[in-house]
Amino acid sequence: MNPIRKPHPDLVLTDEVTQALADGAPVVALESTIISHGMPYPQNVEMATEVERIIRDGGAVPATIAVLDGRPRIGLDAQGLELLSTDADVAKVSVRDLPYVIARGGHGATTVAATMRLSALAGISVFVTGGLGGVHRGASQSFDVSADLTELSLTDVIVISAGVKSILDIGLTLETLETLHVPVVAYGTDEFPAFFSRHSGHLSPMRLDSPGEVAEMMSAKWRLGLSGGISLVNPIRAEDEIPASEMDHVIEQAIADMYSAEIHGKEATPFLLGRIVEITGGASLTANIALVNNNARLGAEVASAYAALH
Ligand code: PSU
Ligand code: MN
Repeated sequence: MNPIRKPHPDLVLTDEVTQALADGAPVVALESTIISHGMPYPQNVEMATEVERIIRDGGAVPATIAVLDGRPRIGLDAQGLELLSTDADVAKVSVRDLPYVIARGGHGATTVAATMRLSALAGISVFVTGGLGGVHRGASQSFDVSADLTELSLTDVIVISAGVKSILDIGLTLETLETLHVPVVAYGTDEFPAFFSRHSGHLSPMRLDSPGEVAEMMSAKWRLGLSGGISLVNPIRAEDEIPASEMDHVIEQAIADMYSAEIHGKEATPFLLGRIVEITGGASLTANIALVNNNARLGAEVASAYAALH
């Protein structure tokens, strides 16, 4: 399948992204919920700026995605990143929320799911983030399963993450991805990584070891019309990781606090992410930023390898 598609006319692209897509040059999409609802200020805007720089250094064009004043934006300037990082009126926007925020002219920070959909509408095939949403612990009672998984089953974009945090039920998340036809590929390891740590105790269903192999798999999937995404999971570097044994009690505390505060629905993930930063005194934030940067380096390589195939 030729990745050069015309962006949907309702999207607002930066000139740089428009040009790169027209040329078939590598473009990497980035989400914005991680900026507005995943990290505190000012580390959020610093992370968002740094990640774009890493993607440029890797020879690709970054496209941070959000909704500003009701317009879906593919690529943002420094002012847009600052607004997303500071404005309390930025809604967390998954796919179901897109029509609402657009019709009302609001600002929205897009989740993995909404960013995937807008990427695909723009013609971008590679998307870098920190962590995926998934099946929450206790989901048999709460039914809390992220729409990120639904979107991975529908939309032809590869999502590069550091796996999922154990705020989720990692085993149930992997089972659900299997049911949804979503290939889960660990990069350079046999094990599915657990975000802050390289180890989750769960094997990854698939493994690849080079950007070229990843690009071949993307082509193979979409040439056959096997629609839907790919979850490429890239373990945090050993020097940046926090061992799972250290994070376990932190996560249990954060989940207990969530129940006491009666937080649920779309507030659950942002609450847990914020509590983990508080409980670890910022150590989790340092690891989070390191793993996003690591994913950005890989994302630029994968986008370049995929562009070279066409
Ligand atoms: N996991 C993280 N950091 C994040 C998120 C998840 O470690 O910032 C964000 C992503 O935007 C993801 C969203 O798409 O949370 C999932 O939210 P929910 O669980 O409400 O679907
Ligand atoms: Mn949820």
